[in-house]
Amino acid sequence: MADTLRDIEAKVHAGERLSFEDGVRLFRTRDLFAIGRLANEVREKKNGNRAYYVRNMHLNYSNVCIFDCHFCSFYRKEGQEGAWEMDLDTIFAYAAKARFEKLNEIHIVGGVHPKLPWNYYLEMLRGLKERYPELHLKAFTATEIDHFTRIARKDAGTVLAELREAGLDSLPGGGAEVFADRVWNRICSGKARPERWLEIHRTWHRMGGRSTSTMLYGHIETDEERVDHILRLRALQDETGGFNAFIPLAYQVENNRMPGLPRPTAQTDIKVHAVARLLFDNIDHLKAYWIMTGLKMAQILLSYGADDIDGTILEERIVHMAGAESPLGVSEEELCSLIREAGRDPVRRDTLYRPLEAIETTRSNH
Ligand code: V47
Repeated sequence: MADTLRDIEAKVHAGERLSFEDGVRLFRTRDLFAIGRLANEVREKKNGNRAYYVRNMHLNYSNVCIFDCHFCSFYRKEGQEGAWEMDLDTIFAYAAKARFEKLNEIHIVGGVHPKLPWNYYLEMLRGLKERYPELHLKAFTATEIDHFTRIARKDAGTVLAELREAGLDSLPGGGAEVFADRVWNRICSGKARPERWLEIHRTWHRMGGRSTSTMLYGHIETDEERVDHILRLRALQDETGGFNAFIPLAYQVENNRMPGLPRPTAQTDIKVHAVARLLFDNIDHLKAYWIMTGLKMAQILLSYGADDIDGTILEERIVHMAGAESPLGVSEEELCSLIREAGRDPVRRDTLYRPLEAIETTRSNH
C-alpha cells in the first residue's frame, strides 16, 4: 500500500465513509493493486463469494430521438436512413424469444421519439405483461420518463404510477451520463438535466420502486467530475435506498459526434469500478457491464470490486452501433465458467438480486 493511501485504507477497514477528496486521491493513484485490494475487500464484505448474473434481453423499440447527444451512435432523426420504430405487435412477437429462452428480465429503452403517443408506452407494457407475466419489465430511462410527462401532460409521479399500473417493474439507470454541468453542457445539453434525472428516480423510489444507476466514463470527464457524480448518487441513496446497483458504462468511441477520443484504457476501467466500489458504501451491487468493457475485462473486474456481470443479453444494439467489440450475446455456460475461473460462485439472480438456480457448467477452467 502506497504510504499516501494509508489513511484511506484505515477508513475502509473501520467502515468509515470516504470523502470527495479521498475519491479524487484514489483516482489519482497509479497503485492499482492497492485500490483493487481494498475494493475487493469491500465487495467480499457485501457479497461474499457470489457473482451475479441474469438471463435477460434488450428491446430497443425505436432509435428515433429528438435530442443530439454527442456520444450517442444509436439515434437517428425521423425519416433518416436507419431509423426504426417497432409497432406493438412486432414488440410482442420479439419478446416471445424471452419466454423461449427462459429469460427473467427484458430491458426496454429507446430514443426520445417526437411522435409516439403516451398510449403506445402504456399499451406496450400492458401487452407484454399480459402475454409474459413471468418477465420483469425494466423499462424507460429517466430521460424517457421526463418526455412522457410532457406528452401525457402529467407530473412524474402520475406518469410513473400509470406505467406501474400497466406493468412497469423497475427503472434502468441510463441517461445519467456525467452530472457535472461542464460535461453535460458539452455532451448532451438538450435532454432532461441531472436534477431531473435524480428527481425522477427519487419519485420512483418514494413510491417503493427500485432502479439502477449509471455513469458514462472515459470521455471528457475529470476525476473530480466522476467523484461528484458518484457522491450525488450516494446522497440520493442515503435518502431513498432505492438503487439496486451502480453500473459504470465504458464510453464507446465510434459513429458519434465526438471523434478522435481514445477508447477507455484498462487502467481507467479498473479504477472507475474499484473507486466506485469504495465510495458507494450504501449501494450493494456493482455491475461490470461486459457489453461495454468486453468479457475479458469484465472477468478481471470481478477482482476489483464488481460482484455482478449483467447477463446473457440477447440482442443489444445501442452499444454495438457505437463500435463495441464484445459479442452480441453470451451463453449462460460461458458466463458461469468465466465467473468460476475468477474464483467466484455464479449466482443467477432476478432483477432485484433474489437468487435463482445457476446452471452447472460442464467446462471447468480451474
Ligand atoms: O444512457 C450511449 C450509454 C446508456 C454510448 O440499468 C453509451 O442495468 C457508451 O443505461 N458509449 C444506455 N455508452 C445503457 C444503460 C444500461 C446498460 C446496461 C444496464 C443498465 C441498467 C443500463 O448507454 C445511455 C448512455 O449513457 N451510451 N452511447 C457510447 N457511445
